[in-house]
Amino acid sequence: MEFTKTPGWLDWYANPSMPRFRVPEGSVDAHCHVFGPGAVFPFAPERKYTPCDASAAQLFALRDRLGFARNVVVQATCHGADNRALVAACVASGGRARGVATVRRSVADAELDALHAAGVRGVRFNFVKRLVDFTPKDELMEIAGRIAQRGWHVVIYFEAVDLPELIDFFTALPTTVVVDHMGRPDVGQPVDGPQFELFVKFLRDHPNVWSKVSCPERLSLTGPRALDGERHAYRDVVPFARRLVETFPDRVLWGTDWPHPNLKDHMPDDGLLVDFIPHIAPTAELQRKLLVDNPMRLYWPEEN
Ligand code: 0GY
Repeated sequence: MEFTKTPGWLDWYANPSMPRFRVPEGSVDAHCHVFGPGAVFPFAPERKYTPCDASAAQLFALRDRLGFARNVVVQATCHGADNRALVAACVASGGRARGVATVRRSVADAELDALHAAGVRGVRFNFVKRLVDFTPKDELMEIAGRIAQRGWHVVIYFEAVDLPELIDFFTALPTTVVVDHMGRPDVGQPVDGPQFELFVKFLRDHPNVWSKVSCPERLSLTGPRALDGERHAYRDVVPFARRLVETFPDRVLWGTDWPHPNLKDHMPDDGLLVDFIPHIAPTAELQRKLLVDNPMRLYWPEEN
């Protein structure tokens, strides 16, 4: 099937620079996606955007170039609850990728079994209104109860302004809960202002809640400018991510977010994104927890 990209779509960066920061051996890119290819794995009719293709082979090439060992592939909304592209990527990785799927209430136990066999270890609940239509909370809670029995976790994606109304639902989830992109704070507000304090309190009060300290390129107001030739982009996001890494060193994950859906003003250089890591995790121990120990504990517990 032929698909036409959403007008203004930015394609992923074909030749990212080599990062200066060398990630520790065994590092996991714990948030990335595959898109299609649309001719093989069609995009879902209910999607809100149509991306460029971004195949598993292209993802694995990026993994190798940046020095990562493994990936966690998160189901993108353009594929709805059709997890075939995700499953194919996990299978093709030879055990070096795990998956986070999207499922509906109607999903059969046998399908959950098949997803588990392929490497899926979580489901994603998305509350970002431009990406998905509303799913009733009782449906999500029912799914959470079923996947909890398998030892899976829930990944949640929402905007910071929506946390106050969603927090009761989140704290009632019976699994480990992983928040995408720090709950998308407004980094124009102070790192110790009320909005981010609520997010920090959410993690402090609930030891089952983790956060991805990813996507500075989505959150930054200052942008990718590297000052004085230094490879230090997205500086305004650093205090937010660093606060989480230093306060909750055992509950943070990092990912590239390749192929970076829905960016409007620029496409990040994935090499620069890797060079962001030592600014938010300044010691070797914090880097190892962020990139190796934490994702391994969550996604490959059998290897710990
Ligand atoms: C991300 C962010 C976005 C998109 C999706 O599944 C998706 O379509 O997650 C976004 O547009 O903010 O994490 O990839």
